Amino acid sequence: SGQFANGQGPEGYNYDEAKVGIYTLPDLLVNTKGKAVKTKVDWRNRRAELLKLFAENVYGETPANSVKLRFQTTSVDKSALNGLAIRKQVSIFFVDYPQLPPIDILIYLPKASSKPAPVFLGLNFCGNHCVTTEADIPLSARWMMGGNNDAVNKNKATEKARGMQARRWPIEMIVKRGYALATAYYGDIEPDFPQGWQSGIRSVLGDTTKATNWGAVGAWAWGMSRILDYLQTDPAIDAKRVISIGHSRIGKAAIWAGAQDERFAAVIANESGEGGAALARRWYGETVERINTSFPHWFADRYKTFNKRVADLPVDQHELMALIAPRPLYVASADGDQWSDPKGEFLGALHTEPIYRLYGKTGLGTTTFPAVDQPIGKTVRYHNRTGIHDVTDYDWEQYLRFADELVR
Ligand code: GTR
Repeated sequence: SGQFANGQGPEGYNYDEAKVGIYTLPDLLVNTKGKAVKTKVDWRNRRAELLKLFAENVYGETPANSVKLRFQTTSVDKSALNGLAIRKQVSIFFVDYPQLPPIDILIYLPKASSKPAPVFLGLNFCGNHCVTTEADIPLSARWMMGGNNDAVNKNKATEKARGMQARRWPIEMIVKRGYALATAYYGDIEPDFPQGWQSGIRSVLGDTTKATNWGAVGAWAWGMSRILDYLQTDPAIDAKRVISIGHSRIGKAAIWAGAQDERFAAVIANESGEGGAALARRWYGETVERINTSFPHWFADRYKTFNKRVADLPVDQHELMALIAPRPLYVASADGDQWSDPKGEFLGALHTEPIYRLYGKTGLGTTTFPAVDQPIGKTVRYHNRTGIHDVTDYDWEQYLRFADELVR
């Protein structure tokens, strides 16, 4: 959501590689009792330990409560996108919490394919009406970010918001390649401001008195799993091939969702930055302190206790992405988005390698930071695109190739 025009972020932060300094990452292959991880069984135990550490120290604990859902299909258009797609809208209602708004899912299915379709599942920033120029999507009535402008007035979307981020969602390209797209507004799960939790799922689940209570990123990740619950019931969807995808703050949620919920077949993190793919210990671009200050509602309160002592965090972000292994993982950066720390995202992806190897796979398979626009890797892939903090056709072309080769 490019709030910094130059893509570099605010002043006073480090953008000088020479100043990053020396840091020591926690060892993925040594558990908290000091024992080495040698086998897949050792790793499954270490994995459970890491999940817990990320919950307790970074994202907060996702409530284990099973929540009763009701799925209601509100519209089906058999000839969407000029006949290329079947478009469905499905709402997820929370049976025991009628005060919560439903999650409204927008789905495009490739009309040409007779088999259940693999699907990209990603939350959107501005309501389903903003991912497509198709006019008959109801305008989301939920709280929207932004001051008063043409597209948002008093935190409500206006007609001008239609299609506003369609460029980031090349739906035709996706369905032509045989994939479905499922998306929902992230604010359906929790509106993105410090008090937003009061009208979202965190108002009924979790424990606000605990420093380990979940944050908004955790809630968005949870919401992605609930959408996956629906997708598993839809015969048009290949539920074994659901790819968790997200950009920026939603990219952080996409990784956390894929880490916790192994039903996701793969994860794609587009410029997820701090609290996403980028190593926390690297002093470059956004910092733990800054993110916890600008966005106090995103993470567990305990994460804030590491603001001035990042080296004491019991985990770092390579360990989060290792939780995706052996499933395919794509980490993408943009060269004009130094705030997200492209090199730190690359290194986060790189340091997952031992776990992919444990499964007989090659992760990134290289330790060399690539030139811009040079996608690299095997089961773990990476690119650093030319341009600003954004999602472009270039990014999607790589994601579709990745999905063709590794998820299909
Ligand atoms: C920035 C934030 C980043 C990233 C970004 C976005 O303000 O510092 O961590 O989440 O917003 O979501 O676009």
